[in-house]
Amino acid sequence: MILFISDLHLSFDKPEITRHFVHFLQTRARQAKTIYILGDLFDAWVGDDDFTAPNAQIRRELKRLTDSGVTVYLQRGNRDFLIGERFARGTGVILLDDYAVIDLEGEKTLLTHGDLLCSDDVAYQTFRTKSRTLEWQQNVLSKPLWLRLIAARWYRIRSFFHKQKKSDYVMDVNQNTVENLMQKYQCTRLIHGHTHRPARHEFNLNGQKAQRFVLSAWNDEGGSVLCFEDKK
Ligand SMILES: [Mn+2]
Repeated sequence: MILFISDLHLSFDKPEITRHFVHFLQTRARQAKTIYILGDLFDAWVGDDDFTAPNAQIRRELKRLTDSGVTVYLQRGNRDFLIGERFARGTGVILLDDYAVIDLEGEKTLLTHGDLLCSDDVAYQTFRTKSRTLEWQQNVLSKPLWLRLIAARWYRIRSFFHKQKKSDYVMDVNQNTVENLMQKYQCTRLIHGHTHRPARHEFNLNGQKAQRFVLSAWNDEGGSVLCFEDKK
């Protein structure tokens, strides 16, 4: 079994989601061969030196899962893009680049968090480019942990109000961007999260059938998991 999840947005203020995720890691995840976490596992990530709740527990549970033999891949999202090598070493998860191509049931499949597909949100893409530079990240990570935690809290509040102002159209993926990327990576299937608009879109890509799976966000009631049977 190959499982895909994203957008859990784990945080101190949402203990129910943490509970659902820990339960998942201890039960269903154990039956899987591979798990892909496609970004925004955490609602904010201010650096691998942050072990405040629920981070320490999540790290411990991920480590137990990878130790049990399950392979876990992780893509960073727009909220937790500062996850780094120390986190990976401590949990045994394997970090993936922003775009990853895998063979899924014999079909080349492109994996990405999804924020890069929202190319109509120009303001966000400008911030994204800046915040992925070594200089920006070193500057942020050089600040004391308490300051980064306060800044993250403020950023989350600000982002909540920004989202209210942006139109639905701007917040969704751009179909041209989707098709260009799928052609570039020669994939007929795309799996992503980020938009919190779970769906399975089918369309035509240069005369071929193409699919785009959008994963759903987790909430207090639980989370959904996209599952593929491993035929090998
Ligand atoms: Mn996201």
